[in-house]
Amino acid sequence: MTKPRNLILVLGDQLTPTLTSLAAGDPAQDRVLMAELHDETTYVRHHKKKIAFLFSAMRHFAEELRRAGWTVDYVTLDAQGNRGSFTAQVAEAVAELKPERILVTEAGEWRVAQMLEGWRTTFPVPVEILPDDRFLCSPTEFGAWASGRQQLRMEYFYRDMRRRTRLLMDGDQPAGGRWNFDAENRKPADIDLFMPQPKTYQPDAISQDVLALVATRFGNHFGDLLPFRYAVTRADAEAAFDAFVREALPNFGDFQDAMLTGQPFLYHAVIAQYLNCGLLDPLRICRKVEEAYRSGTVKLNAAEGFIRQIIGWREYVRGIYWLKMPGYERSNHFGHTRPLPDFYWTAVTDMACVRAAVTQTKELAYAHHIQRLMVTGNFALLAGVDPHELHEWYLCVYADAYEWVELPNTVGMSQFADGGLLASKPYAASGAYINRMSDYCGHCRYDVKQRTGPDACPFNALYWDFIARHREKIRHNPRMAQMVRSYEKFAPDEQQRIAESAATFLASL
Ligand code: FAD
Ligand code: DLZ
Ligand code: SF4
Repeated sequence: MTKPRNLILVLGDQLTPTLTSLAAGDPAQDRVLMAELHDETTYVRHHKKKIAFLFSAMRHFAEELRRAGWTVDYVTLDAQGNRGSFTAQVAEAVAELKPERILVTEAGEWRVAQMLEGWRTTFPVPVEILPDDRFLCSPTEFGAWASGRQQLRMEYFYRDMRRRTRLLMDGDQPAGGRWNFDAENRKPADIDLFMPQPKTYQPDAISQDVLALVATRFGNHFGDLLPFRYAVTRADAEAAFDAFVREALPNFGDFQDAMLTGQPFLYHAVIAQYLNCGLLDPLRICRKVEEAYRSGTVKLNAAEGFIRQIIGWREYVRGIYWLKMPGYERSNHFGHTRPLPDFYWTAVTDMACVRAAVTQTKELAYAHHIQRLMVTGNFALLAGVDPHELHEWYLCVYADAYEWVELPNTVGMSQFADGGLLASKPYAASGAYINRMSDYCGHCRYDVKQRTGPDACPFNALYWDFIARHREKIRHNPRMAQMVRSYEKFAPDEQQRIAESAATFLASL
């Protein structure tokens, strides 16, 4: 029987040679289509570095496929035949090539998934949408796990994933006798002259072309394009990961929550941009980490902490995304409506912690988890920023941002806008937390020890004002009840000073 001739569309975050759509095709007779598209670069106006990274990685992947024998139609952004959107580009290819089928692996994001579904009725050929087996838990499996549970908690999901993947298991027991070593991972860090740095790369000729294109076409997008030091091939991304395992992973657990001035990466892996576009494989990197633990080069709290982020948090937020979309993106439990302050774009603020997080975001398209959660996220929560506006900011500014992972982290974890579906308590904290976990406060014009007044750390009054404003919504949360009681014990004039300090600061934004 002759096989149908396929048009295989490979999306920008599907840069994996074992992708299901490619596995279902035949290099000898099928055509692969990849395209740099106006619509995908501007549905939020992505950081320049993110666009450059993805375009360069896409162009390198097209070369990788050609070397493997595929015929690839790669449409650059400035090509004459560029039609600007997935739908228009595929329509043109269908008209020209007359394939018997369109093959595509399911999209990572609801907006694009809807588009692909729509093609079933608009294109004159069958559209086969294949599962994305680069994730360890499919949306259907997650739905089955979630159904009938009163509460969804990452910890229980994670244990199932450990059993399923057999990672860090000794028989049917977790290695070391405990599932989770997070309690050991909360140390503040000190400046260390030998602090490891992520492996960097000089742009090759392909990247140079992309950088010139992005400078011309996206000059008015947020962020610095240069210097550009990302890996853009699978081999280089793997080498960057191996360097992390050797140099930073041993301290990953201990200092996972730490922040330090002038140290944007600390002991983090800086690999989410590689994982999320398909250059790295989640299970493969977890196995490498387990190997490092088994061979004695890293401690269990580091290996377990890392593996939990990948097979736990990363898979869990994706499950929540597909369970709750559409609609999840408009969650707003606290009814917050404040516009996003300008300093999220300019970094012009006296708050040293926020300035550091936004400045490095602008320069690197990167901030680590605690900066995202406890500095920019925490500030937005306390100030009552509209969660949807904040979501669009996070989606735009980080090189690793795709809606399936960014949205639950922003709306669920950081803003508690889903009312506690994803997180067990709002990640709201005063300046004391930031002071404990960082050295920012020592360089700040505000005084972290003062609660109110013009020189007080703004996080302090805003924190108590947040508790006061939302106490009816949070007093029944066992992890927040104590804070509500503490607020209610403040003398009325202190409560008054808190409200006034918070209002004065917010009015100045
Ligand atoms: P490491 O700290 O070295 O962790 C290793 C890996 O674990 C990461 O690369 C990532 O793949 C995974 N991981 C860790 N935490 C999470 C998490 N909470 N959810 C999912 N995966 C996780 N991550 C993204 O990949 N894309 C996003 O758009 C994104 N947006 C976020 C927005 C907010 C408000 C918050 C609080 C977190 C967000 N995260 C996002 C999660 C996390 O901050 C990043 O994955 C991490 O900072 C990436 O840096 P790293 O590779 O150095 O991670
Ligand atoms: C994020 C992104 C960007 C910036 N540009 C492109 C592009 O030009 N072409 C492409 O195929 N994909 C791009 N992407 C990734 C898509 O937006 C991604 O496939 C969807 O977010 C679905 O996960
Ligand atoms: Fe941030 Fe407050 Fe510390 Fe300044 S004093 S760095 S605003 S936490």
